[in-house]
Amino acid sequence: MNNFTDYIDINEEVLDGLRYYKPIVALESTIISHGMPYPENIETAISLEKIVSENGAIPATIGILKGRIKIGLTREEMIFLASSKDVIKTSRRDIPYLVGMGLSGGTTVAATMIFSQFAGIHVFATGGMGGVHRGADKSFDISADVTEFSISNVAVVCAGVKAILDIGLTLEELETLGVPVIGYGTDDFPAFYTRKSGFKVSMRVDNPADCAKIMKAKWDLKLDGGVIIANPIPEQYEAQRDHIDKAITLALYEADKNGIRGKEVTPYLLDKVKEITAGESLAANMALVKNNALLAAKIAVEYSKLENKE
Ligand code: PSU
Ligand code: MN
Repeated sequence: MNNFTDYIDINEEVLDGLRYYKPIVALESTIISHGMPYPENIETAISLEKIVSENGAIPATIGILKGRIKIGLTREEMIFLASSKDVIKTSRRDIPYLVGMGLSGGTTVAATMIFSQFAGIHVFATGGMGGVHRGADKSFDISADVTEFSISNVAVVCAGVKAILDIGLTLEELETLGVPVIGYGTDDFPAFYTRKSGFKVSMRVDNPADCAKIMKAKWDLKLDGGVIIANPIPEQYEAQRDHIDKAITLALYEADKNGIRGKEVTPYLLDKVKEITAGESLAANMALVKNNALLAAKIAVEYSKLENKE
């Protein structure tokens, strides 16, 4: 009988980390292939790994290369995902197709959570997660990221969700699925480009050690599923709210006019917002992901202390 290890390559450093319960931080790759333009995407991906290493954890950027699931991409593989046009945005649904057909893909938050769980990595950093789209009552467009948070045992550090989504409905759905949403140093759920969305989080935590304690309690109690650690963008990088709001309104209008559907919706909206804000949103995006990688490394360090105590 075959099992999932037949499909996965884990790099040496990560393998060593897993063996000795060292702190490890997973990083996603749809943000490289579809979330940011070249060369900012590869520059950001490389600096995220550096930030994680400098803060005491092992980075593991995850993706699919020619059908092989890679936990810890090499620099060459990261460059390939950043620059090739044939890389497929891969969420839970798409994994069997890519693996079966030997194709390459950037993994979304959902797919990266799945592979982190396979490998035994508990902390993952990204920019923004997917959520319930505006108009979901008609389109039924709810990211598979949301459901994944009720399945895979991984804590994801993100800067909240973008206002391209319906933030209120996203939080309602996460509550239904039993997903803890922790506001890191904030009572207000962040809206990616801005520190506040106007929606409250149900719990606020002010240090990495407390995040680790909550994660451990959840999984010790066999309450399967992820934890969201919502980390607001640093003040100095916050985008101007009226610029972002205007860009989002225009982007949603164009997406609708052009009949954009399914998995194309999120990349389309991200790209339009970037175009309309003339790069203001990209600068904010790069800054907040780095801030998330830093916090994720600190949480991974604290979580590994708890694991090593057992
Ligand atoms: N939101 C962002 N940047 C991103 C994404 C979302 O601000 O790069 C990517 C992530 O990989 C996320 C995916 O998991 O889009 C969600 O896509 P969808 O809505 O199609 O599930
Ligand atoms: Mn969708």
